[in-house]
Amino acid sequence: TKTLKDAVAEVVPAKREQLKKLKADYNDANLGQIKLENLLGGMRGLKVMLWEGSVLDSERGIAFHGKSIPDCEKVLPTAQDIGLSGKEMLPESMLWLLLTGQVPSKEEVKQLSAELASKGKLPSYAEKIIDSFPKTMHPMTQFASAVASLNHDSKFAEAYKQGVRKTEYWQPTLEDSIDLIAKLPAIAARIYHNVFGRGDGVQKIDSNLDLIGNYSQMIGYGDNEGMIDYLRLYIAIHGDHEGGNVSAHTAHLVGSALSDPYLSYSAALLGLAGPLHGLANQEVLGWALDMQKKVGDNASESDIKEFLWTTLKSGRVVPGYGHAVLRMPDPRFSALSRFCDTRPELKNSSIVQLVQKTSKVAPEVLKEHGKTKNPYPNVDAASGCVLYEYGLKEWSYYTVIFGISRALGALPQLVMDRALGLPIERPKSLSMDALEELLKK
Ligand code: CMX
Repeated sequence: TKTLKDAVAEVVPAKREQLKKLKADYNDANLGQIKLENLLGGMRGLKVMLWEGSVLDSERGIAFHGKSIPDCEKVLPTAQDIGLSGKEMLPESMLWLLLTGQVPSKEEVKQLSAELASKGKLPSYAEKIIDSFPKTMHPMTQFASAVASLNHDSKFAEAYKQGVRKTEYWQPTLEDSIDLIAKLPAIAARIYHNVFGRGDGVQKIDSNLDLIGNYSQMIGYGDNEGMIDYLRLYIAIHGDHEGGNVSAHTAHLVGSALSDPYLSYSAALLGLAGPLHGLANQEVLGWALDMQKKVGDNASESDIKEFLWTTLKSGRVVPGYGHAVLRMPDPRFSALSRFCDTRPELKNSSIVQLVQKTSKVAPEVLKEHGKTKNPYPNVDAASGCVLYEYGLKEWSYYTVIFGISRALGALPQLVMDRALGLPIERPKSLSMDALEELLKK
């Protein structure tokens, strides 16, 4: 059976060739104009990054190497496929797809699962660092700090120091990336135990379990099949959302300075911790519970509408709605809704029902409100309430789970960045005075 490293090694020459040809054929081609509104508007719409794992289309949603979420659900190996129970695609399968562009076989996924389990234990210095954080420190701050600390053992940093050739950078980058993905569950579980007292605090790894089977065990959900499969789906579909979002872009930017994968991904996590990005799933739940308190269990559409208007009139955004790129309901939201419909324990949950009802009413209200360019739910509208229903009620922890996932997309791109020899990022900035001078000409 092919290892993931073998599979990446096979892809690298073709990718290098493709880039060479692109440069030779089109180096001077125009990819669009830059307007002042782009510069002032968070660089929206500017085609300025190379990102291999996925492309986001405003009308069709995300595609991972051309495969939509429903396509992935059909072809990517599940837990059942590697001899465990569970019907959802495995994050390991998504990682393989994102790194290589290929659908892995069941055997390849099983082998990757075993490799991750063998690398999942934390070094004792990292455990001590995590244990030294105050319980009151936000779990995301703890997560990012613990990830940064692992650069102590970075194979890339060591190889760089030893003067490894540029063409070989991708190899220790891949090794660090796999090591880090393997250790994220143990870091996240230790933080969960320290802050909230849940899980047994040991982070024991069973070599027969998949990455999320082990993570679930560590956070005290080892016997909850529904939750384990939900986490697999959640973590697989949150893995990548093309390159321009804050977390992915940050990993790429910091990595472009040849900071190793631990430093690059730590920085990405700090961006994920912002309320307009990853923290939104925490915000949605607080808001949905407030609504539930106000409108009760069998709320009518007009009660929900009234609550939405109260939120909007108080100058707040409706959390879980809108998107910087999408102009349709987020296919990740649809995938999580489909999961809820297949599980009896979720189908009858009052908070899940309220979230689903809201997703039918809110677009109309947001259209009438007339500000957001996308009145439809994004993935965060659903993700937190399912965790809540399964008993994981500590909202300030939700973004940590997102943080386990985003590594599946951000780290493979770092490997590709190094394989393609992409340069340090250095866009041009201008002051307002300099802009005025330029524009008056
Ligand atoms: N409720 C109310 N108003 C909203 C809104 C919402 N859900 N979404 C956008 N708007 C408002 C914006 O605040 C902006 O108002 P101003 O002109 O007064 O500043 C206006 O509509 C236009 O914004 P936009 O171009 O449609 O959206 P942006 O690209 O600027 O922002 C996002 C995108 C996601 C930050 C925004 O829709 C938002 O704040 N949503 C709520 C938070 C959320 O759910 N975030 C999760 C994002 C998912 C992810 O990270 O993957």
